[in-house]
Amino acid sequence: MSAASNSAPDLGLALYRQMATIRAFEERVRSLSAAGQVPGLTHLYSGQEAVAVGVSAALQSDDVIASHHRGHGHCLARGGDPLRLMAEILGRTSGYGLGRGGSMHILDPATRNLGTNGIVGGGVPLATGAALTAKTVRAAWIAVAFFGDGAMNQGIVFECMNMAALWKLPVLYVCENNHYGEFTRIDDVTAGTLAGRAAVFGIPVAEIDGMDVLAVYAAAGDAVARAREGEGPTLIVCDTWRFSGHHAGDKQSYKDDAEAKAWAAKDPIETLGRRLAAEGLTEAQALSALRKQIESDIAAIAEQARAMPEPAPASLQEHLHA
Ligand SMILES: Cc1ncc(C[n+]2csc(CCOP(=O)(O)OP(=O)(O)O)c2C)c(N)n1
Ligand SMILES: [Mg+2]
Repeated sequence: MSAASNSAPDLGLALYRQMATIRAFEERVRSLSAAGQVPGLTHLYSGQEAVAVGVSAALQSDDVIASHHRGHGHCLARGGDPLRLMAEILGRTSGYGLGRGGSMHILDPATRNLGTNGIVGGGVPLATGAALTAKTVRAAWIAVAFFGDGAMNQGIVFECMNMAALWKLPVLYVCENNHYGEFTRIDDVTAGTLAGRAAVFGIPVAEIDGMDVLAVYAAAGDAVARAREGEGPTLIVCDTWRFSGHHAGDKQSYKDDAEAKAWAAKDPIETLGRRLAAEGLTEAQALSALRKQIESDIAAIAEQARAMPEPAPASLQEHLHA
């Protein structure tokens, strides 16, 4: 029996809905970016939805997360407001950062999200610090750091893992191995293994199929239980793939077509949909109607965001720390 039918019967459908929402959101951002509507660079999460959604499903509402530069999916999976998120990406005053921060500076205290982050590995010390706070004040919540394979070669990540292991901090390190850092293959810049980086600190590692949301959910559940029981950090390495280039608009000429095709066949949303239908929990037709509905809702949200005002030029010097 799969986890979908093992757990609450609605779990599989809820996970499906969340992943489909993130995909629809990201594909809308892609088309807005292509139309020149998105200021600056934006990095899309399409393909990696199972990671944010599977981990988030294992969390409580007061748990804290820290995201990375490809972070819209984490914001939505934690219950962020798609309208405020879209407004921020489009630089509108109703956005999370009043339209001044954009895609890589989304901060949402209401969902305990320490933010998307333009510094590779930058969310790791934030989440580790939050876990130290939780331990110090004896709070029940735990912290999660999401980061890419590229971050696994950043010194700060090892410094954090070292202290988190020593102090048994309640933190999950979630590495989204999409096999590329910008335009460079992970193997070309990484000695040893990703798992080995945590193993040297005595941190247990789960290496899982990051395209399988139920596998992510199960691994995250185990790691969360360890953290809550005071047993310290876990590293989860999720094998995944970004369907987009590094940023929206990147043509990805550096990727092998056959490999990209093989990963496309592992689409996490399609995979879960087939499984739910096979288990009789829903029908393929119902899922395709649901996706159409979600896409139309997200399109309406994007139009609403586009109609919102941009910050007035005269407000340029407001909200500055000097
Ligand atoms: C400290 C730092 N170094 C370099 C960069 C430039 N940079 C932005 S994203 C990126 C690649 C990150 O790769 P990965 O962590 O695998 O995440 P992915 O983009 O694959 O999701 C790099 C090198 C940066 N933003 N911060
Ligand atoms: Mg990567």
